[in-house]
Amino acid sequence: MTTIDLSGSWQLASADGTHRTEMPIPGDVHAALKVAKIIPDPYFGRNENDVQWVANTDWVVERQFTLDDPAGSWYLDITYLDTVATVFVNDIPVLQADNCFRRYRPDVSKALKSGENTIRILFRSSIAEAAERQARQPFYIPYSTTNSPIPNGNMLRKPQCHFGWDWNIALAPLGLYGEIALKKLETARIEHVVTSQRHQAGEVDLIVTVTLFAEGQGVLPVFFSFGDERVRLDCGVRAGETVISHVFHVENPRLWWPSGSGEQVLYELKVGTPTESVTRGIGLRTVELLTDPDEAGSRFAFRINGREIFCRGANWIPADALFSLSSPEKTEDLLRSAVDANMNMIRVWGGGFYEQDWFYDLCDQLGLMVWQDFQFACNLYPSTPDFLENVAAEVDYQARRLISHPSIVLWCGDNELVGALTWFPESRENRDRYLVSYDRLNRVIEQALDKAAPDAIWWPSSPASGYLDYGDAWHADGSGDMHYWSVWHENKPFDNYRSVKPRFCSEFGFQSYTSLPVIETYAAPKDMNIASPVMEHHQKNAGGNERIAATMFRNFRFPTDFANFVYLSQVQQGLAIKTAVDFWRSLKPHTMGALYWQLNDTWPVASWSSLDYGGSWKVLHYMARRFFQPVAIAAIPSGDGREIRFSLVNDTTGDVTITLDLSLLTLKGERRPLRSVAAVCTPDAAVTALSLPTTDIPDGMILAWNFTASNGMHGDGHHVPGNYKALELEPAGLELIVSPGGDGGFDLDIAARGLALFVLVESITPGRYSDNGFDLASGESRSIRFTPAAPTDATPQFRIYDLYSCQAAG
Ligand code: BMA
Repeated sequence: MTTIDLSGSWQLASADGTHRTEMPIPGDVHAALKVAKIIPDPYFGRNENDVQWVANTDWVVERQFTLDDPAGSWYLDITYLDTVATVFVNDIPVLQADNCFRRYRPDVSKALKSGENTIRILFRSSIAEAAERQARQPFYIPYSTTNSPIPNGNMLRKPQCHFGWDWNIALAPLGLYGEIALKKLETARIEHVVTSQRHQAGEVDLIVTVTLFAEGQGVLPVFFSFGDERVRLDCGVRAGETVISHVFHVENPRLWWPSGSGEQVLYELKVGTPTESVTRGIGLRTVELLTDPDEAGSRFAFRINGREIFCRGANWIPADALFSLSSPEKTEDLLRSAVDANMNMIRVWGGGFYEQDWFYDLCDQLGLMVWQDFQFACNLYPSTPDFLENVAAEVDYQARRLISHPSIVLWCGDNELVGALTWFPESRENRDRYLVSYDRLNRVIEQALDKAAPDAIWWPSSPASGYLDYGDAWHADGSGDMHYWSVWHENKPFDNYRSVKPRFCSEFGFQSYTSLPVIETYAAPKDMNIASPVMEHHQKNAGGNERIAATMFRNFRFPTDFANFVYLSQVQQGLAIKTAVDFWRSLKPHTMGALYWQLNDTWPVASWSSLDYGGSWKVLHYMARRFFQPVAIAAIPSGDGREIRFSLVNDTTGDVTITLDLSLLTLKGERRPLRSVAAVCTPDAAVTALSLPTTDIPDGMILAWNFTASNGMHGDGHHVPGNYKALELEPAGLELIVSPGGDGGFDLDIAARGLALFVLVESITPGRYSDNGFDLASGESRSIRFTPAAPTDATPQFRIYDLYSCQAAG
């Protein structure tokens, strides 16, 4: 195909000409201004306040390109244009865009000339445009002011978290994050390649449907290849769209499985014309969402290739608040961290993006199932015909673009729009109006999805108790998916997680501070206090710091200093989420999924994430690897506090036998063997390995255990009867010996002379530890490996934390 790639360096200017610099495209305006030193780093200190003018301004980007022969039919191919923008070619307007989630392919033939051409994009301020659109609504459409300090984001089809969120910086960024190219239409172009699968015993039909777009009549060969098979179809086209399809028959298919359940086999599908080709990695698999009624209500379980799979994972938010600061490598690192922590699902949450193709390719390769929200979150939305038409086009494009990815197992209408009906005075006073308006939007999404991808599994909203159910899925646990926020947002104790039995908990979270090395990137030494204005600025959930602190004082003694406050907040976060996951996994198959809020951060901030901005693991992420292990042991206290139930969960396909060794730990760190038991768990089940009366744990001691399973998995943990702050802990006597290992890594040997709980090693040098956040008894040691993110000659400096030293008296 004759293509002129227009990515690269463009000239950026404010519409009034005051500011001028270069801007790479794909890229965003804020990052370009930062590089040019026109604005300070928005992530540092409280600079967010000083850069607000950027989003209140209209911006222009422009570049030149040369075209020798403009004859024929030419179009621009544009994706991720953010958002309200007019594109001019040689001063002739060729596109008026207003949806970041659509692909635009305007015909520009008449605007081109031979020789030098100029393309210009005028970005309208989202803030100004959104205010005008709100004023034009037939009635006011409320948006979440607690999440979004920048108003009226609900008017625009762009990531909703761009207007601020309870973890995001509010910048209302603008730019172009995808492709921009000039392409010549020769006979026909490929508009969409959509696949569907029909599985029968031992065979699969893969139906490939190709939509071609032509300006006029013609004939062109279309090549299909799948595995070893190649086919050529000579295809007649007419003006507009022509649809052709071909069916590949696969005998003895090798199936695609989620991570931990089998291989991620991907067959290569190619569809080509003489001028272009489209490649897709096809995973052959079946997906069902089971919602059968039962005694508790109705199930919510995924069945992949006939096997019910417990979904272990977290919620994904955009990789960065500013596109230019993200990269495929950084995102891959985050997704790999998810899999490395034994996750098999992420939820692409509805306040961000439909991610780029390579993102889902990675999920396919890694075996990370994707719960894909349509991009609507926590607001109410217009239901005017123009808005709905825009949404229908968006859904059509996104569904056709993404449906072939085996990783995507669910398409969900939105995030929390049903709950949002109760958040605003307008919708409380006139629920009928706003509910009908909601249903109009939701139905357009459902119908457009069904038309584009009839096999897609649809779920109306997250959370939802069921189809056409507009009840309170934050508290009702009998049916559907649940967002359980009572511990964080309603200030309940961690035990409260055991008061509900969700069928599938798609959100629950607890905040911590981002790790000290990350705080040091945005705060000066004088700001290292959780009540400093800078630290408060990097906390976007009103009352968040108070919640962290208040919870800490319920559970722990006051930390010695700021660094230990940060550390202890992460231990606390890990314990909260572990309490929930341990219990809900033990309820399998009643509960069939636990996706905590949230995997990653968009900038350096206190949040619910388990990965720091930059990708380092917080304590929670190390804990998640243990509590999400396919074979895991959890100690679950009974409601009356009389016994500890050891739950054994097995998410694998084989029987496992485990040996569980219980011991008592004195506060001096002496380990006294208590009991050993063997237990068996059948595939895909949860059983009770042992129940221990709490009277077996003498005062002043804690219960510890470790286990090994017949499949090689192993783990350990402890249980404190009562409260950590009541423990009269004694010095842990930790010693750390660092030696350079092979492969650029470092071996860390950690030994304890007393009881060391939640031992954490940290360094200013970014990197990954083979283990962290573990316990040691007196005389015990553990060797771990530190792998720096980037090669380093110098031995990094390490700091070591443990529970005793973080809260010592004095
Ligand atoms: C949820 C999410 C987000 C939010 C989070 C924490 O319910 O859907 O809107 O960031 O809670 O409050």
